[in-house]
Amino acid sequence: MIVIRSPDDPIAALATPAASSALAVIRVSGPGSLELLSPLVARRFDPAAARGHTIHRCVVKDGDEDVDDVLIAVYKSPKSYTGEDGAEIFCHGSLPVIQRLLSLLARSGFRAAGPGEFTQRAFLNGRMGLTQAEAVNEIVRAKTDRARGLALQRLGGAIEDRVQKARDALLDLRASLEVLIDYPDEQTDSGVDTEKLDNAERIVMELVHTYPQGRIYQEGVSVAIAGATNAGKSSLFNLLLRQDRAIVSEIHGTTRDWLEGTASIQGIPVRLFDTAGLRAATDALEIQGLKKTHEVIDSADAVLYLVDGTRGMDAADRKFLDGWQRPAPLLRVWNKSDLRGVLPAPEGFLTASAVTGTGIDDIQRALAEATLGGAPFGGAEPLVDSERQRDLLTSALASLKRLRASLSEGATPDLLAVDCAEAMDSLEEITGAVTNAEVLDRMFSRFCVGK
Ligand SMILES: Nc1nc2c(ncn2[C@@H]2O[C@H](COP(=O)(O)OP(=O)(O)O)[C@@H](O)[C@H]2O)c(=O)[nH]1
Ligand SMILES: [Mg+2]
Repeated sequence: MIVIRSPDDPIAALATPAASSALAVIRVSGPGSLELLSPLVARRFDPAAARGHTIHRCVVKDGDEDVDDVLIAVYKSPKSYTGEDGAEIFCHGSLPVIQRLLSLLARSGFRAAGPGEFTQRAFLNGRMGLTQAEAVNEIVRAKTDRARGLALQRLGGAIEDRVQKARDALLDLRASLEVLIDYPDEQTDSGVDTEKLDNAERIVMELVHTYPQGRIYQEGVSVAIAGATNAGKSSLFNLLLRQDRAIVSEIHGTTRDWLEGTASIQGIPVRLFDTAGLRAATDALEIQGLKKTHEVIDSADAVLYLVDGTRGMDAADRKFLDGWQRPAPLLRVWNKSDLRGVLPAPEGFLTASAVTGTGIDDIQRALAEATLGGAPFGGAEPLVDSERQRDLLTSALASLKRLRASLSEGATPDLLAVDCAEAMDSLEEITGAVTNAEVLDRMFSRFCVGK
């Protein structure tokens, strides 16, 4: 479906989930939106005449009938989220109230807003840069506290600032190239300021390198817990989930299927899978479960392989561990370290007890490092989470590399200026100084409706 967006017609959308709750918020925006609200509220209050940033209690009316007793927050252009006149209606959060209000707004001349349309308008009206607009969606979708913090940092403009710095360095560089183009006679050996190029390249390179981690904090990873029956997989699963989800029992083969749960591990959203114990099964049900288990293990981003440390490794454990071919990290855990009969852990194993919790922090840290592909970046650095930004950073970097190569080959200033301009274009596209309507529509269509 092609959505044609006129940038300034009055729009309305529910900004909270369409489910019964204490309150719901309906948002409207666009020139004339306050005038459209005026006939819908009881006389004493006229939204069109109200001052911006004021809240009013009133009854919304559909003809003579009262619909709901609400609060309306009035915003006036340009001091609003979208930069337009608009309002937020705080109503009671029942579906009949929400549906009645939305249909009333539709009949009154509001168009139902598309996904991300409020934020798209905020960007088009200069209320925020493009990396901040993307961060709005990222903070809404954050699954862990760490992901929230990272998105908030981007919302505050951390990426925008860095990209701007790189772009400014290139602007200076380009200005000096222009001088060389215009006044070739004044050319000196130190005509091109390579320090500016170094600066820009360093900033862009650092940002590109944060992307894999940024992605993982936002999107998360899947982790399968594998091992022989009775190794303690279900116990570890419950411990990491901090809830009693899986049945724990000394009876071998208790977990016949696989279970899934979500946990935050060192701030990474993790989809955790408990699986059936790997053993030679005889009954049909267990064989089915084992087939599933292998599928889960084969598609996991990382695997925790548990061995009961009081029993030690058997041939099946060795076969699994030695036969591991996938690029996904495999962590070995020597479990039941709390028991007296525990054997010394072989090289490369983390020792832990899924009953007392000893060693669990080490498992979580090791898992985070393995999935992040290294130590987590420090808190001060913004992490890129947008594929769009990553692609543009990569192409800026390619232009800068070409520029550096041309420079060392002694290319003429006009050729150097072309690479410099290309790198600047990519950086300006990141912040939204240069935009493309199709890219914008695609980007905002991934937002929630009402945001
Ligand atoms: N003492 C001790 N017992 C454990 C530990 N982990 C699991 N168990 C016990 O070992 C048995 C099998 O555990 P379970 O989690 O069901 O293993 P699974 O078959 O691999 O899922 C249960 O009786 C658990 O209480 C541990 O670290 N220490
Ligand atoms: Mg189990």
